[in-house]
Amino acid sequence: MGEVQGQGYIGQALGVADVLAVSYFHAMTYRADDPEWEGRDRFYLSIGHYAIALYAAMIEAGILPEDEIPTYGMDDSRMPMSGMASYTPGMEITGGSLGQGLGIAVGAALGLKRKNSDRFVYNLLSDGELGEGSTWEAVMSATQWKLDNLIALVDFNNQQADGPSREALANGAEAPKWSAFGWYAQEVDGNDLAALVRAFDNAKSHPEPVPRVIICNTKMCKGVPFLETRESTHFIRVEADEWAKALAHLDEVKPNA
Ligand SMILES: Cc1ncc(C[n+]2csc(CCOP(=O)(O)OP(=O)(O)O)c2C)c(N)n1
Ligand SMILES: [Mg+2]
Repeated sequence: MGEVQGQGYIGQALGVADVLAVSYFHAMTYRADDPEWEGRDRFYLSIGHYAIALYAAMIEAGILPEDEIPTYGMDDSRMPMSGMASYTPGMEITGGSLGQGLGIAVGAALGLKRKNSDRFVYNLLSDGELGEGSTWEAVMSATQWKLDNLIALVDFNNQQADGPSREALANGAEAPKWSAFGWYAQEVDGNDLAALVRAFDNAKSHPEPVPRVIICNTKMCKGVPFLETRESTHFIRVEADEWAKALAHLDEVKPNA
């Protein structure tokens, strides 16, 4: 997909791929042929710029058709570069204005509770969004409403548009911060599939009536060594020959290839 445009939020997509894999292929309940099925778990992508990553997961899941990949990012495509609910089946919210997703997820989780639904609402947010006051308002209200059906997934890639998140966000210590607000908080290596599976299972089965968060420490550009070492990875250009090199490397290291 990224190759269609030659550039984009490729580093985020590679970094968060494991979190999405566990979300869509281990944790969540949904019907690929009916993305609006009332009995589904909701997945809210705050970070519209991560859309390419979610499209890839939804294509794997059969929610989106693979043959639309060549339209990625083009006018009239159902897969625009930033995630938009009105364009794309399975894209539950329009993200991009950072700091809004968790608040929307709080409202949806509350609504599902009032309908006596036992479904979960997931919100994938970024470490950049932890610098938004609106995120922490949502954190507090989720505790107030005892939203044990809300699971926040923080992609902590230690990167924002113009530098490392840990330099902007009072020295990390993310899980204790969320715990202090009353959440059940776990912090894991977000590129370790087994650790993620355990964390999702714990989040779903935790017995207390509190919201849940998994801080996923991920690596930008994970899996493609010559991209991992780039200095600035928020929005990257990848040259034609580099796509081929990257794909060949990923194929080579793929488990059970
Ligand atoms: C409210 C708001 N402020 C600023 C932006 C511009 N912006 C787009 S992406 C981004 C970086 C935010 O950090 P993060 O999502 O952690 O970046 P990444 O890890 O993808 O580099 C910013 C500031 C925005 N989209 N919305
Ligand atoms: Mg980030």
